This record gives sequence, C-alpha cells and structure tokens, in this order.
Amino acid sequence: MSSATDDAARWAELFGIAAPPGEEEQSTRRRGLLGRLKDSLTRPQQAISPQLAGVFAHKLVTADMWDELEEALISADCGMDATLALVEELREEAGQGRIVSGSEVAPALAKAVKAMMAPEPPKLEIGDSPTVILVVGVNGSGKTTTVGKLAHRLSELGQRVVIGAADTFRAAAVEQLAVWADRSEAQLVRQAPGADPGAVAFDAVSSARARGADVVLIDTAGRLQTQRNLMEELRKVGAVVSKADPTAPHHTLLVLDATTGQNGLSQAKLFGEALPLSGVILTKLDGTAKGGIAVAVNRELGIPIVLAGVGEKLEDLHPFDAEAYARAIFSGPESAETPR
Ligand SMILES: Nc1nc2c(ncn2[C@@H]2O[C@H](COP(=O)(O)OP(=O)(O)O)[C@@H](O)[C@H]2O)c(=O)[nH]1
Ligand SMILES: [Mg+2]
Repeated sequence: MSSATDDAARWAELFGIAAPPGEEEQSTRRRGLLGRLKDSLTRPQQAISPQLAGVFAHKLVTADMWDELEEALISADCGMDATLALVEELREEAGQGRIVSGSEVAPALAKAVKAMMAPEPPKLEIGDSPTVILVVGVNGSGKTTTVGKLAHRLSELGQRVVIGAADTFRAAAVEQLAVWADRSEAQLVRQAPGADPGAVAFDAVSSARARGADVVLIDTAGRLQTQRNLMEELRKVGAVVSKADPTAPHHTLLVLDATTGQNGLSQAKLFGEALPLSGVILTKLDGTAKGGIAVAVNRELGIPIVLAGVGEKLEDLHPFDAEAYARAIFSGPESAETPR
C-alpha cells in the first residue's frame, strides 16, 4: 500500500466517525483490501486452489464440474451448508443458460459468495465514550497484532486509545503490546505478569473513563475454545468490564486465523457461548488459498466478518470487503484485477 491513510474513509465509515477531509475517492477507498489480497494472491503459491482452477478450466458445464465445485468449496472451508447453497444457485443459473462454461463460473461464484455474506458494509461503531472492544481468540490467531493495528487506525482518525494488556500469562505478551502501543501513541494499561486479567481490564476501562479516552482495546490471552476454566475466566473478564461500565463491552471480536480450517467454526461457536460475539476478525488471509471459513462462520452462525488481516505490518488490516474477498478467494487473481 502506498500510504497508511489511503483507505481512511472506509475506516471512518466502519467506526461511524467523521472521515478526515480529502479521502473521499472511491477507487482509492477500495484499493486497501482488494489491492493487498490481489498482490498476495498473484504470487503463484497462493493462487486460488487447484481444485477451483480445475472447475474454471471446464470448456462446458457438466455434472462432473458441479461435483468438483462442491469438493473445491468444501476443501476451501466454506462448510457444507454454504457449499450446497452456492452450488445450487449456480446450477440454477446454468439451467437458465447464464453459465455455459467453467470460466463463467468464476465471476458468478464470486457474486454469489458476496451476496450470501454481506448485504451491508461492516460496522464497528465508536459511540459512547469510551467504547470498549474486547479481543478474544485462540493462541497465535493474531489478537495482539490486530489490537496494535486497530490502535494505529483509530489514532490516525483522531481517537484517543487506551490498550488494556489483559494477557497476563506471559511477560513477553505485554512487551509485544507495549511496542504496538508506542507506535500508535496509545496509552498502555498493564500490571505485573500473572495479574488477574479481569483486574487489568477493569483498570483499563476506569483509566480511559478518567482520561476521557474514546476507545479501549482489551487484548486477552489466547485460549482453546474447549478449555472450560479458561473460557470461564474470559466470561469473568467480560463481567468485570461491565462493572466498570454497565454498557461495556460494546464490541467483542473473535480473531480467527483464516488458515485454521473447519476448527474456526467450533472456535466461533464456543467463544460465542462464553461471550456474545459482535464480529469476527479474519487474519492471515494473505497466507491462504482457502479462507472459506469466513463464509461458513457467517452463514452458519450469523456472525459478521468486520475486519481482515492481510499481513504482519501496521497497515495490513482492512475493513472487511465482501466483494474484494469473494473475488480474490473464489475467482482468482485475474478477476480480482477487473475494475468494478
Ligand atoms: N501473515 C500474517 N501474519 C499475521 C497476521 N496477523 C498476525 N500475524 C502473525 O501471527 C503471529 C501471531 O500473532 P499474535 O498477534 O502474537 O497472536 P496472538 O497470540 O493471538 O496475540 C505473529 O507472528 C503475527 O505477526 C496477518 O494478517 N497476516
Ligand atoms: Mg497475544
């Protein structure tokens, strides 16, 4: 990306706050996620799955082709439910003569995925002061990195950010967060390693209220969705945050690694049982030709995808764009390059 602010207007829209002047250009706004995904997907090892490529190579529509499409979508982690619905829809289009070759499946598939996923642009309203955002997920999914990237975007939009280091398991986790906080000029609230994560979260919210900050980002320790005691601890963090501010947490976001496969569905389900999830952040989309787990989570659990991580750098996070996603993941680099 040429500049860290080139999709500032999309971010402002996501947060429901005023956009900085001079950032209205539509084409520039779209460049963010689409451009980054396109860049990563044009590298041969990360092109669309060979199975999908095989489907698109069919000269004519055949029964075999639909079976191959079904298999390709399942192995891209779209889940059975979404896969059957998508294949059904495309078969109908073919039945009406609108799809006659494999190559015509690509744009039709991208369109169908987009329509299935997101009628509206994602929202992550920054309203009440301070807006408390709780970030949860399994180990290594990208929580801390994403908190850093989010703090950076919010700061750029003039929001005062407090970060609560509620991953108190490892001292290294707090240090990692301190670096991110420093880069985004956010205030870090931390306690000694081993401190109660709920106490850190409470401190962060209280401190933000006292200072009149706009947003509190709470980074939590990674945990497996099947670890009951740790899920209970997470529930407590949510409850303690509500004690500091009865309307908080305003958003609870699950960070999901796009390369994680079908386990992502179980993560979304069980984290959602511990704390109601307002959205999913899909990370590491740059590293996979699969990434269909977003479709499965959205379709089967009704949880919106709000943000997409496409790399390790500060600017590698974008408001989720269902169209860019669908085109990049399901119709490959060529159609991702086609102008709208
Ligand atoms: N390629 C890529 N790597 C990412 C992305 N998000 C996070 N990572 C990397 O994933 C690893 C784990 O991230 P971290 O934020 O520490 O995960 P946490 O355990 O959930 O806090 C780090 O090496 C990050 O740089 C992403 O969108 N793309
Ligand atoms: Mg972490």
